[in-house]
Amino acid sequence: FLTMSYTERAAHHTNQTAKDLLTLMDRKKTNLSIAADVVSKDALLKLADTFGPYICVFKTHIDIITDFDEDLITQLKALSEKHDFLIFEDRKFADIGKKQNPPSQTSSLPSNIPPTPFPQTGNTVVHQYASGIYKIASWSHITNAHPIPGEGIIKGLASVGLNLFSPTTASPLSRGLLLLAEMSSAGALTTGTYPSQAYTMACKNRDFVFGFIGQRRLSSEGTEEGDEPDFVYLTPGVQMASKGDDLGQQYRTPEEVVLESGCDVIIVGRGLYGAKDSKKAAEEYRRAGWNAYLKRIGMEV
Ligand code: UP6
Repeated sequence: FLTMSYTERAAHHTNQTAKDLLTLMDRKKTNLSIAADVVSKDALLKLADTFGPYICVFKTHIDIITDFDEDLITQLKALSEKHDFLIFEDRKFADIGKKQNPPSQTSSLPSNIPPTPFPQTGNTVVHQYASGIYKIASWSHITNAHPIPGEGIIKGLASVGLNLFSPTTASPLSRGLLLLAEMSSAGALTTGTYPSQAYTMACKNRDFVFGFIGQRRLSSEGTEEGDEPDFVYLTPGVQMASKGDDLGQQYRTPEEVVLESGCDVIIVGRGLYGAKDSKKAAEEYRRAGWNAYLKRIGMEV
């Protein structure tokens, strides 16, 4: 898969969000994602409009917005359509998920906003994903989870994400999950067998899990070459001018991430929204990420 185009890889995924993302990247010629870590509605929408033409994924931390309202979501969805990017709420779910043999209550939901209340026990991430103020599942194409609680977290999130329907057309809404296999920060505990256990969990849940937040492409030990499933790797900790910050963030370049480590999407925060000239920075990062991908698949740059 390393040397295949994103579009060719789309055929190896059953998850619709994975297919949408992979084909979008080739169509728009970008593997750049912005980490939009700003704290006001206006600033967030401005980043989406300014960087929208250059990115494949707009990554949010919706809980840092001080003046969140439903109109923010309406406008963000409109910008995602206008500029052709997917929305990724970087929620990093990490709580308990679905119990064994849970009742199926979400399978015939007519609306894209699942009803509450869900069962009151053992379903914390279900509520966190579907309900509360943010109703993440109703607007975010992609979200992510730590594998630390075990496979139940995936089952719980999938019970929401795979059962959403458009209120207007009644067709299924595409949602996908990334597992955090490795973190970019110094001293992260995602070491040893942790990434490969995350990989095994992902392999068992490919209908919903289509990739990882990670620092390198993973593979399971003992799997025959040719039997490996494809996953999409989105990688934070990317900057060209700096090697890190004073709180443990560690940066690598787009070339190191895409060409050397085999990852697919570069996630850039301060390197983009902190730049003096936004459009120049966006084009530089887009080109660097894209050229690294072209080199990887053996195409002329
Ligand atoms: N992020 C990391 N490292 C991880 C996972 N996620 O930095 O392992 C997220 C942060 C932030 C962005 O939550 O939103 O990626 C990085 O921003 P930066 O480029 O400004 O450092």
